[in-house]
Amino acid sequence: MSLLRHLMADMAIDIPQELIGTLAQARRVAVLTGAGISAESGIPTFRDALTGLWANYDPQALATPEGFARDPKLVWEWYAARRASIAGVQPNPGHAALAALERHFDKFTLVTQNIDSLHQRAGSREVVELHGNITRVKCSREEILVSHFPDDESPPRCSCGAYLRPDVVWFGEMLPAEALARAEEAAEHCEVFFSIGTSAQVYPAAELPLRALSAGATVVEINPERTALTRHARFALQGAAGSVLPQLLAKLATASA
Ligand code: BJW
Repeated sequence: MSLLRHLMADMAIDIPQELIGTLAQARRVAVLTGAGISAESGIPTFRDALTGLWANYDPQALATPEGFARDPKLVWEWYAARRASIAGVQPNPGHAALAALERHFDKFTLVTQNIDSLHQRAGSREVVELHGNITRVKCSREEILVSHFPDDESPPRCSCGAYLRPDVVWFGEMLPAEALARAEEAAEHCEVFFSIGTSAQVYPAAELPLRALSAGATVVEINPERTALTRHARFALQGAAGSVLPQLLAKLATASA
């Protein structure tokens, strides 16, 4: 985390009363999260200049089906190392605030691009995973999930003989159809849409806040940096999710009391 981010993490953010008023009236809320919400748990983002994964690793080699076909062992071991490091981290106050926020609304859909299960571990009840989950493993040929496999090879093989791979979505692959449909439905029918900790560069996830905007929702961004979405957002709360979300939750609780 940069020095600026450290300082921002503890800062009180000016959360507009107009936003709290809008939220207090809202019944349907959708949220899209990205790597930034897990940054304060110690999981690196992808595109942050010095600390992002893509600053140090080649996404074409590690996060595409072509990269896996070229060097399955490299890709399997990179994901195994990330899986092990994610298993050792904890949800942060941003995840916890989102889990608490869902109780304020009739319909609350939490859509994540993250593969780390931290929303579920923080207590969020329904999480729509757009890019899969690193804890699951599937057959690279049949696409079925596999929970038990011999681990004497790297990557291990499915009983059909094909390599196993992590159940995540790589560049050039389709997103899980049901998850994408639920996310689009939530974006198009919410009154308030939050985009939190995502650079809004990867499609089709990046399209969701724009769909919400076109359908008339109030779009709110929470991010310490400006993104491709910032100029479209009605409210851009410039700060760390682990600081802004608990403050927003506290203000909403006071307004609803
Ligand atoms: C904080 C913070 C704090 C820091 N608090 N914030 C249309 C136009 C152009 C291209 C395409 C298009 N449609 C499809 C494409 C191709 C491609 C794409 O979008 N490419 C772009 C890069 C240009 N998309 C795909 O291939 C997708 N498939 C698809 O569309 O299928 C149909 C199709 C295929 C081919 C052609 C056309 C159609 C699949 C995308 C899969 C993405 N997979 C990854 C890897 C997952 C597994 C793994 O973890 O290894 O998903 S890539 C990576 O990026 C990961 C993330 O989920 C995703 C998004 O990243 P995210 O979460 O936004 O992270 P960052 O690092 O970018 O941003 C972090 C943000 O947090 C920053 O803004 C910080 O400031 C902020 N932050 N600390 C709050 N404390």
